[in-house]
Amino acid sequence: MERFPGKLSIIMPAYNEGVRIHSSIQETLGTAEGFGCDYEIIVVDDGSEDHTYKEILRATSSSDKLKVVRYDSNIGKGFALLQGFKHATGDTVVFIDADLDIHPGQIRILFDYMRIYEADVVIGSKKHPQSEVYYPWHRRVTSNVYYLVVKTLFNLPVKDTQTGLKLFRYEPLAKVMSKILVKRFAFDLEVLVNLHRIGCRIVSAPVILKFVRRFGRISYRDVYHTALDTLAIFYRLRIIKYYDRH
Ligand SMILES: Nc1nc2c(ncn2[C@@H]2O[C@H](COP(=O)(O)OP(=O)(O)OP(=O)(O)O)[C@@H](O)[C@H]2O)c(=O)[nH]1
Ligand SMILES: [Mg+2]
Repeated sequence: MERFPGKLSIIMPAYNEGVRIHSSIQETLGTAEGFGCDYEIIVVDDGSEDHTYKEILRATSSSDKLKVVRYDSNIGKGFALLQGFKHATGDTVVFIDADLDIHPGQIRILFDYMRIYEADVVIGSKKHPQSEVYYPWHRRVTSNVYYLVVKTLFNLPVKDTQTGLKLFRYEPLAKVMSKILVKRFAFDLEVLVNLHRIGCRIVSAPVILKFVRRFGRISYRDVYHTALDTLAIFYRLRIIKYYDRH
C-alpha cells in the first residue's frame, strides 16, 4: 500500500455533535494513525449549544494531533471549514463531516484516486457507480434536483458537490479559500467552482455512506438558503466576474 506523501490535515466541522463527537474523533485518530504519515485533525466547533466543546476537550487530552477551533456564535459549516483551514499545515487537506456517515478509512480511497488520476481535488460522490449509499428517498430527490441546477448553471465535471468527504492538494485550495463568501452549505460548490475556474483537475471517488441520524437535520430553510447562495455564486462568477477581480 502506498504511503501518504507529506502531512495530512483533516478538518472536521462540528455543530451540536455532543453525542458522537468524542467517538468520531477517536475513530478518526485511530484511522489516521494507520495511514503511516504525519497528520493533524482540526475540529471546529461553531457555537454548538450542547456539550460538543466539552467532549472535544475530553478527546484532546489523549492526543497531541488534535487542534481545536471554537467561537461563540453559529455561522455555518462553510465558515467553520474556512476557519479550520487557517490552522492547516498539511500538504493535503481533508474535509470530513463529524457525524461519520462516511468512515474516515475512505480517505485512503480518495488518496489513491488523487495519485492514479493526478488530481488536485478528489471528492466523495454519492453518484459514483461504485458508491453504496444508505439514505432516505427525499434526500435523494433533493440531491438529484440540486445536481440538475448545478449542471445547468456551472457545467462542473462532477455529479455531487455535497458529500461530506473531500481531499485537496493544499496549494490550489489555499488560492481559492480567500475568495469564498458562502458561509453555509453552498460553500462546497463555491470552492469547487473556483478550483475548476483556475484549472484544477477534480475527480469523483466512490463512498460508502450510512446515514447515522434518525432524522436528517437539513431543513427547508437550509434548502432555501442553499438555493439563494447557489444563485449568488452564479451571479459572482458569470455576471459581475467577482472571482476574476479578487
Ligand atoms: N461547525 C459547524 N459545523 C456544522 C454546521 N452545520 C453542520 N455542521 C457539521 O457539518 C457536518 C455536516 O452537517 P450535517 O448536519 O450532518 O449535514 P448533512 O450530512 O448534509 O445532513 P444529515 O443528513 O442530517 O446528517 C456535520 O459534521 C455537522 O456537525 C455549522 O453550522 N457549523
Ligand atoms: Mg450528516
